[in-house]
Amino acid sequence: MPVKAVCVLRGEKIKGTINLCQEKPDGECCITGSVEGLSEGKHGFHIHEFGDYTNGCTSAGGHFNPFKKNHGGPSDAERHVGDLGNIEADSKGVAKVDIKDSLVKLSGEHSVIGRSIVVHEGVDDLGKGGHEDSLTTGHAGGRLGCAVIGISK
Ligand SMILES: [Cu+2]
Ligand SMILES: [Zn+2]
Repeated sequence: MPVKAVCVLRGEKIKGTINLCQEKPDGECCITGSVEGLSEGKHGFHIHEFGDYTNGCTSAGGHFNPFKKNHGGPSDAERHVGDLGNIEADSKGVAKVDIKDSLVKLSGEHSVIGRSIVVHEGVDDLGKGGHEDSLTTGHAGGRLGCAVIGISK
């Protein structure tokens, strides 16, 4: 059964709507939409563990990582389920999102429904930057916006 979800991002500076869909339980998840209000260039884009904003985006926790892996890029074998890499904003500050991912699921034990999408200030180095936090966060810096992934029609 196809599942659809939506994530409506509203940060201090950014806003965006991301739609997610999954046609089959073992199929890829589509993640599409756009984010505006960004500085030009790449910004880390992840699914974080919690849909909790008690203390703002910090409460969303770390990257969703049910298999206890190191941080990586979306095409790496060693990656968090939540590692979607970077989105890239153009000179108008708009980033188009068009991702197909085989680890992100909208159903089953490791569903991302109820978790968060977080957009970062900086670039995700995909675990290869050699910084202290490259293998946990991709050294992507502060959180510009976060929103829960909710079931949609
Ligand atoms: Cu993140
Ligand atoms: Zn990660």
